[in-house]
Amino acid sequence: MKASKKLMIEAEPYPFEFQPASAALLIIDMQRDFLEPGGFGEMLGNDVSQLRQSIEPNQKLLAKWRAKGLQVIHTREGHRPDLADLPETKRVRGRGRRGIGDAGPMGRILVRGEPGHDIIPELYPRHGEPVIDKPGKGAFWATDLHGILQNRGIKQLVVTGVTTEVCVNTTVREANDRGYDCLVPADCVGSYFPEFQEMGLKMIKAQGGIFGWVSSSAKVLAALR
Ligand code: C5J
Repeated sequence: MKASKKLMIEAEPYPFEFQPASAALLIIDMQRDFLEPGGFGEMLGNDVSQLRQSIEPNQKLLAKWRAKGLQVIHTREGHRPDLADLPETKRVRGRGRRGIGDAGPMGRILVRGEPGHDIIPELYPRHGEPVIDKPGKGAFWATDLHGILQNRGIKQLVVTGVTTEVCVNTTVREANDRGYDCLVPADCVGSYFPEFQEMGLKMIKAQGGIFGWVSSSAKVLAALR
């Protein structure tokens, strides 16, 4: 793909001027504990099928993105095994019987290196694709993501992953404040709560695209064809 090539992606609130050579696919937190039956998300009473709908569209987009030789970055939410990076406020929030760092169905909950913290096999990172380990909801806070994007000349982000209203929205807002244009394919993001899925996407594209653009994987794929 030519470095200078500009493509239009049909999107809301208006078409997105896509520059593949300076764009990265940023896949947020597609981790076993959030998406797999028997994981932490399900243990909390969530319906993981709501998130799993996003796996296949992500696989198709990722396959095309890789085939075109474009840049891919993955994130994982989690903490150091000694929990030194876990704020007390986050540890106690929710008042659940089991929380971050405790033994969960897939190892210690949201701890780096544990099976549940890893990315689902369907979207497993390839050698050379950076994986950002983030202790917070946003992918920029307390990580080297901004530096990596700057070093690689990235100006646009196609943001996918889970969950729409939490880590996806927080990351899009952080990216927007740092000068990146973000496009979110609606079928590639997921929420345990259908109403938050809808509102999380509306918030991004409201007011003339206050945080970015919303489109679909089919429309991104059409532009890449
Ligand atoms: C993410 C969460 N990844 N919902 N985390 O959205 O706690």
